[in-house]
Amino acid sequence: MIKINPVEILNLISEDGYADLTGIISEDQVEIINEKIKFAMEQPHSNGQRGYVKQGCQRYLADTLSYGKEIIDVYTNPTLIEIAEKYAEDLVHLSNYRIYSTYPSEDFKMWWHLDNKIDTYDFEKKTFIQQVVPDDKGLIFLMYLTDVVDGGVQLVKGSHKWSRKHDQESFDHMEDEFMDDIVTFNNCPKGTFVVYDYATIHRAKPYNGGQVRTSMFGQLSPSRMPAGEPILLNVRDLNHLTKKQKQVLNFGNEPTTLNWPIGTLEEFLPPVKEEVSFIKKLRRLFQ
Ligand SMILES: O=C(O)CCC(=O)C(=O)O
Ligand SMILES: [Fe+2]
Repeated sequence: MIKINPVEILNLISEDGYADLTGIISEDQVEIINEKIKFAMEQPHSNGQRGYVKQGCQRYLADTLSYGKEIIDVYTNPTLIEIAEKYAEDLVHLSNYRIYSTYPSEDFKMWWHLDNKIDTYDFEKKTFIQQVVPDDKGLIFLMYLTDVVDGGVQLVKGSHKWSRKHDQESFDHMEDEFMDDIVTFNNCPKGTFVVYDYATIHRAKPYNGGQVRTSMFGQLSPSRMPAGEPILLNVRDLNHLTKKQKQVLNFGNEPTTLNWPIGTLEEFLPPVKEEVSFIKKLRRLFQ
């Protein structure tokens, strides 16, 4: 475990928009987490089958926080929370969280964006609605659970100082202007832990070959902002939580959106090729 100086980290985040906290979570804890999620990351979530929900080229572990106390302990790490509360100048809670695997892809790419926004699920339209809030100030952390060669997180250094002036979520059209300030976390070992002001423009670097990247993501928002996603825990862990952990995990508060993503039935449909041969067989039967 490394010694972290919260004041130093706060200065770095204020200046650059991000800081490297690698070492805050031990290698052993990363291994335990990987072991606990291993089987679920290989099968779609359905009824009692514990697994992932698919979205584009990513697999999101359903009910992420229910897999082990070690996962809760990352999201509520005391040093991380201390830094987040000082930075947000408020108490913080976990508003968004996920463990997900990103697959190399020709078809899907994440756009440059920021996350100082309110997400709400519209039950009638069955869609997430986003509202950018310039005053929303908090932190996101991203920890790699696999070694990452390509497809790492990219941040635009210092952009938290000017992004709030633009009332928009997507920044792809301005890429030429901030090209020289892009910092990429490629070629980083598992356990790499990056924390950033979520008004810092960022994305996952698009890549179309190489290894799958599994990451753990958490957004810590000031208590003046809405609660965020539902937090579903395993009763096994409830008696072992401190008062501070319960605060961060939003005990007693109504969620204000749903867990993202919702997913589709796509995973359960036969691949197109099989479907075609199946229909051919049917045709032959009836000819
Ligand atoms: O996976 C990444 O590198 C970034 C993820 C992200 O920006 C998000 O989920 O909002
Ligand atoms: Fe993001």
